[in-house]
Amino acid sequence: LAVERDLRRALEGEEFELYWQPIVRTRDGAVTGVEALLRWHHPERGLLAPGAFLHVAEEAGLMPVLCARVLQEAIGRCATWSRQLPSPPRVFVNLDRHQVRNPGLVRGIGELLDRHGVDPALLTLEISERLLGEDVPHVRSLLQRIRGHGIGVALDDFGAGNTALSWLQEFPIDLLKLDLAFTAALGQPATRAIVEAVLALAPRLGIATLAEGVETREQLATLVELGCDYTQGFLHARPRSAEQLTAELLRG
Ligand code: G
Ligand code: G
Ligand code: MN
Ligand code: NA
Repeated sequence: LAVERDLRRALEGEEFELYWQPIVRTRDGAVTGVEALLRWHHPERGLLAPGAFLHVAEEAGLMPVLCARVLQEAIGRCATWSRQLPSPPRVFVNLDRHQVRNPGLVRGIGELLDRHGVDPALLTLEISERLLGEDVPHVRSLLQRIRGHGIGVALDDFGAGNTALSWLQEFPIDLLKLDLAFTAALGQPATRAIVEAVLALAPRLGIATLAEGVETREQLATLVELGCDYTQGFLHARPRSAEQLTAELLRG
């Protein structure tokens, strides 16, 4: 497969880059976090988003290498920002299915944080709702160990699939990321009612809330009115390079 051959070459070179999307605190509009989103500078096809290559990497068995790279680069960047910025943003990293199954994951992350001298509280790991139901006892203990290191846990894509409300009490979760489909359909009364209920419920369980995919002022206004703690989306910023983001954060 051509893509697979290209992927192997890319992993040997410098073709992968983390882009970063700001997470904005509703209360004061401050950028308090940034989500790492992988990009591939393909020599012929240009800049590729994960949808174009993650499934190939998965089939080719390249996800362990790729995800290890992502964690290394993200934690290294976290260290750089901690030195450069008076209040560095929290760094959010997406976990993949194979990482969730890897018994050495938490120890490896702990070692990376130690080596770079990074405060674990600056790192939040995102786990997609899709991965929660696969092995509840295992995932619960994994998330507990992550929390035990002082690292944050975010539940990603919440409400997108076969969501169970009981998960909010079964798993240790710091932040709930409402799936972008809810934001897109906020104009519909039924969707708004569901979002309103979730945003009222989460804080009672000690869980902060974030809405993904915020693209319009109307969506933001509704989310502010309903008490959503954080928002993320093209209205604030598209994912951008670390250089660009750093310049923006330094400007304040
Ligand atoms: O950036 P984009 O919107 O194209 O991301 C598409 C999907 O790829 C999202 O579901 C996102 O969580 C996933 N993704 C992006 N970067 C990474 C990464 O570094 N690791 C993993 N496991 N998934 C990622
Ligand atoms: O699955 P996860 O939530 O990690 O994926 C985030 C994805 O959402 C990324 O691919 C990112 O590019 C995309 N994204 C971020 N902001 C917006 C937005 O405002 N609108 C849309 N449609 N997608 C967004
Ligand atoms: Mn995510
Ligand atoms: Na998501």
